[in-house]
Amino acid sequence: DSAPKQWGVTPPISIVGPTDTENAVNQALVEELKRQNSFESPEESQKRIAVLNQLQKVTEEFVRQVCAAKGLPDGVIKSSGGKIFTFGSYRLGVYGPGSDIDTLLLCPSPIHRPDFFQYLPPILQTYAQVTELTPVLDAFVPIIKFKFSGISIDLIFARLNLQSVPRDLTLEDKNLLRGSDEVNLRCLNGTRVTDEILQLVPRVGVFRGALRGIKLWAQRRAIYANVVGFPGGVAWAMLVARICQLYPQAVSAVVISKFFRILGQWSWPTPVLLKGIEDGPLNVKVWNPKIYASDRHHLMPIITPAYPSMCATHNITKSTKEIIMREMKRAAEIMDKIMIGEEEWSVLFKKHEFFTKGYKYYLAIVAASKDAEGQLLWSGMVESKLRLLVMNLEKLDTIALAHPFNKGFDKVHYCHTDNEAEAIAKGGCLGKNLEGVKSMPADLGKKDAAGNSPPREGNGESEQGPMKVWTTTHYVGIEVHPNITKRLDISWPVHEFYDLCRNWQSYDEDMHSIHIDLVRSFELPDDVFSEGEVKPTKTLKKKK
Ligand code: 3AT
Ligand code: MN
Ligand code: MN
Repeated sequence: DSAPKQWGVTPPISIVGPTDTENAVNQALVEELKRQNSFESPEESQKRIAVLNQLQKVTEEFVRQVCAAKGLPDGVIKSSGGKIFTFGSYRLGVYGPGSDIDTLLLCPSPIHRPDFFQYLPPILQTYAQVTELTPVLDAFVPIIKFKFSGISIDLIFARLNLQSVPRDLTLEDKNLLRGSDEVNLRCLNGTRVTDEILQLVPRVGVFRGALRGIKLWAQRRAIYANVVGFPGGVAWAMLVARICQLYPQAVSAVVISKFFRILGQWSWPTPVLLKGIEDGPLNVKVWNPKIYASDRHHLMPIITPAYPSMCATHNITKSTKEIIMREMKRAAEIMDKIMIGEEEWSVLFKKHEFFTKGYKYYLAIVAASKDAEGQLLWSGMVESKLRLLVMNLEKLDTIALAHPFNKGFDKVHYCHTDNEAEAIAKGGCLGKNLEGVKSMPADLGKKDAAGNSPPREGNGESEQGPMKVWTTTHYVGIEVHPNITKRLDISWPVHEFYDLCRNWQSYDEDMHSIHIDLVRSFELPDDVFSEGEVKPTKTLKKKK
């Protein structure tokens, strides 16, 4: 019979095409995304393609060099190949002006990971276009970061058990994973997942438009950040993909409105799947709550389609789930109005009010160290533990919700004395009176969600004080239980968190410090507010 094609694990909800009104609302979405700087210019995109072509050449040169160094015969060297793949926002087609290109360098079996770190950087150095070359060997995903013609590249490595990697090879076949160790598997996973997502949506253009809208919304509402307990790029992409499957003929605007309706009422922890979970040839864990207790704890499971399937939202906690669901509810109500022309798209994309109208109490988590490189690692480690602090706060009967803000604030402070330095590390950067100390935003080499770096640290340190202290401050908004009678006592989760952080293998008490302050909204430092935002004041009357 002529049943419509089924995308995903259930039949579609509707196969009706867009109405004129829906088309108009969709056009308005595209206009708004343009206004919000979501798209890059065609010239810039051409530049990315040229850079990727260069990287393909670099890859082939690298493979040849390593094969030659290993004394392989000329014939083998000639046919070894090597290929680059992309993943992340570039591969999904939802990248913006500041986005990096996440790239996988795929090699045949003679080439191993140490070769990548030994031979590739010198080859890259021969290109004048390459700057800021930074190999990171001991990361969860070992990576070489650099810029090529000003475009940030995150380059990772994988090898296959094949004599040659031809240009037309794809990574679909899960048998290609045979013989992979854990790290290799992880490096292959990004490309395999993005490629599958794109194959599992009915219309890629519609998917991309809708995902751009959802990403912008999630970033503006500060609920985009895998590390601290919100969905990251891949999870948001899978959610949008699932809605596309359910409405195969819809335009992006309709997908977005259905997104909030359907996922706002989803019966979590029912998982969101893009296809049935596959078995495979490896002895590796595949997400399965029937077998694994840890998988049963996932509150909003969103499962990657490529074997071996994993949960992309492992980090979501009770509080972050609640915040995501509140945001979905707000968005669903606004979307209903947008769809009938009673509201503008810009209302959906309005900035969060975490600091201005969010909470009466905040935890300020200050990670400090005495040098910039050390601070990048230390604050990254502290950030990765934040969700455990949140989970312990959730256990207190006085706390209804612990809301982690999705990014930290980096600063550098110029101090004259040890006392000043210590005061800063103990939360003195929260606006307390430290007259001799000059403080400013710092760039630790991270980028914000929009891909922008804060201004680089100025020079002239001699006039500003001889000693530098770097701080990264994270904030957790605290919603106290409405019928609380007890005093708010957070000493247990705070001390657990200190212990956890100080257990870090590279922790050095002369270099690093961790400090948590409970601050009231009107005590928040000025730097968390952007222009036009009004800091809460103490004299606010009690609200009914
Ligand atoms: P941008 O447009 O680049 O801001 P994106 O979605 O491409 O958005 P990233 O470049 O940060 O975001 O990440 C791309 C992918 O790389 C997403 C994830 O599969 C992987 N990834 C990123 N950070 C990590 C990490 N710390 N550990 C493991 N995988 C990561
Ligand atoms: Mn990226
Ligand atoms: Mn990246």
